[in-house]
Amino acid sequence: MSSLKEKFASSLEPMRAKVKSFVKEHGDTKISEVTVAQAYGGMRGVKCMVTETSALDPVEGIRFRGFNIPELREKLPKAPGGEEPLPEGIFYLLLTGELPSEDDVKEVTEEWRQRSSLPDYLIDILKAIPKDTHPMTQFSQGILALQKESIFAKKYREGLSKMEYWDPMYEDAMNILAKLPLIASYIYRKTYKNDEHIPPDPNLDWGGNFAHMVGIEDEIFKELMRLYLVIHSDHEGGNVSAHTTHLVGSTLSDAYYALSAGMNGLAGPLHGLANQEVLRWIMEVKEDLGGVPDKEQLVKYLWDTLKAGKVIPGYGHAVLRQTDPRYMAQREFALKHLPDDEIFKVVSAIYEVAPDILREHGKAKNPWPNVDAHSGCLLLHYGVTEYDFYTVFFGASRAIGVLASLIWDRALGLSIERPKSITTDWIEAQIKK
Ligand code: HAX
Repeated sequence: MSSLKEKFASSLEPMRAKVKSFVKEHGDTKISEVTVAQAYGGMRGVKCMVTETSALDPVEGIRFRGFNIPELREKLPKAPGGEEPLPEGIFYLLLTGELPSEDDVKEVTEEWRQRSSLPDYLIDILKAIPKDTHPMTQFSQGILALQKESIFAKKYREGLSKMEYWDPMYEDAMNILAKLPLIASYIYRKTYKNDEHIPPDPNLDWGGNFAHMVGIEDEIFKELMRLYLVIHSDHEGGNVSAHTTHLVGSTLSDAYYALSAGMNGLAGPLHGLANQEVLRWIMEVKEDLGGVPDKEQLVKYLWDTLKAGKVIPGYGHAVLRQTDPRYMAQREFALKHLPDDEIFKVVSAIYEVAPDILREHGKAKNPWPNVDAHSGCLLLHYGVTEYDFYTVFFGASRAIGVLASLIWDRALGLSIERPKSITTDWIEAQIKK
């Protein structure tokens, strides 16, 4: 057994015992109430699900197992000579709750390398998908096509104790994570680079290798990839990609079904697809205004966008009420590595005016930028010019968090999800009462 799996196995029992006793002794304690507005309004703020891996504070932003992003950038192991944290480390942390050592991370890198090869039938399936199919559709299909490999589904069919569910789920999650950079870069090179593929480099880490297989060898881009794959990995349990993965998994669907479903949710423009929408919109801003706009031009442009009934992409958030720390981490990266980039200048100029405009507009509860307002500008700088691909990077990263959670879901024996829906007539009757 690998040390990661062993460590996870050893942390199981105390957690199981704690949850069991909470439910037994405090099962009737109220942790939330639901209003009519919340029932119609996407259940904002209703506390009704448990996710161990991360927690989101509206003002401070995300904490991964208690660590904020600056702390992660400092404490997680790095690639040799690198400054940014390795995604393998965030997986270890999310799964076990403990910071990994350099050796722990090396072991995960090696294990993912060993599990990474893609079966021929998957390549045939990916080849058969038309090139003009959105990369997120291809990504989701690629993950789903591998479902026949599921160890969880096989073991379940053979008969498995509920206490053991986590073990094949762990195996599925590790196999999927190992393969995601290969699936994603295969889709990228097939769709945009004449089907010319780049074999993996066995000496590289997960994120560095992803950059290499996409075809960008700049060492700073590899660092960007590592940072990007860490900061997008998890955002507590209620966001659509995490919740969908958890929900589908709650039926004891395996990790392939659950993750593919989660990726379909990430592909919506109000969620992960916002990153491609931001870049497309910024390019329109630049083109319409003839270059990096001045403040006056930008103010008018943003108002025109809002008056046309459109959202300002990359701004607002369902939970956050401050600038997203994931935005700030990317801004710091840009200030260090590409301060003179034209698109970065536009992103910065928008940051200066958009919050005031959104406040004055008076609709968005959060006028500040989210993670997607910044990522495209960095990817573009290093040569990823195909905006439609941006959400696939996000998806590979998000898989880290949602699969770590899925292993915990099965380890804790969480139930099939089945909240109670009501009708408008029922609400009306309640109000009359
Ligand atoms: N521009 C214009 N209007 C906005 C807005 C924005 N950026 N953000 C919110 N609003 C509007 C909403 O459309 C809503 O209008 P209606 O009352 O007419 O429906 C109103 O303000 C209240 O919305 P809210 O409560 O502040 O926001 P929600 O929790 O409903 O939605 C969203 C959160 C992120 C979906 C929203 O802010 C949005 O559409 N932003 C732009 C798209 C975007 O950046 N998405 C990425 C979010 C981060 C993420 O999940 N990444 O994966």
